[in-house]
Amino acid sequence: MMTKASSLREALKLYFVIGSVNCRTDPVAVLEESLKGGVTCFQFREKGEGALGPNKAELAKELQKICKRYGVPFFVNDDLELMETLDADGLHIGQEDGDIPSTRSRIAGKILGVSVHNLAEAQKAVRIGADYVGVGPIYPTETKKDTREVAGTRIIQMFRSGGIALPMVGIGGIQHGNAGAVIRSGADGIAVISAISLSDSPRQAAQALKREVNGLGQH
Ligand code: TZP
Ligand code: MG
Repeated sequence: MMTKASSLREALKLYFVIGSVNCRTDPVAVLEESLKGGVTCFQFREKGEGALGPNKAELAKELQKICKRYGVPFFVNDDLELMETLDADGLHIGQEDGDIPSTRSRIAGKILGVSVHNLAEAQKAVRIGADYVGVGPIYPTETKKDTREVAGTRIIQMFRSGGIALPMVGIGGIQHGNAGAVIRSGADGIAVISAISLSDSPRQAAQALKREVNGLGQH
């Protein structure tokens, strides 16, 4: 199990998030292509208009199988039961997704990621023992309709200077060309949906993002 913060930081570098509604083609193929392009961890987030109901578990299982094949952690968004059923590597929850401390104790031994939007939420995530935090939207996004205000990369700098040392990813509107700035602001990684899922080539999109995250791309 990957629990050490250092290996988690590595795994968070290029974090791909999708559900069926985020893909124009078969999500299974999209995920596999993205992994070939260098995605380092994955979150199944079956949300929004047209999302699958209870039979989403079938798709989740398929996607988990591929992640296992590539040795990449598989996380579930906001569905503790599904996470437990699949024995996934972890769970990602938002501020509205139930009582965070009790979720933490229920999934001891698994990775817990928490979405945070201000320093108080980030400090609370640290206190309750979250393994990483996700912060956003960093840039404007079309993918999620009910987001908080666009925060800019400044929020990452503000968290770091405010003492938040936890593994951290930025999310929201991140794409080739603006990903490097997220890392240079202090994030360990970027979490993306559409930059990969809606690309004509998820593999090439992931490759380009990976280069940029590693400081080799556009600045
Ligand atoms: N949380 C904040 S923004 C966002 C989520 C899930 C959507 C990110 O999608 P995209 O396509 O990478 O902007
Ligand atoms: Mg949620």
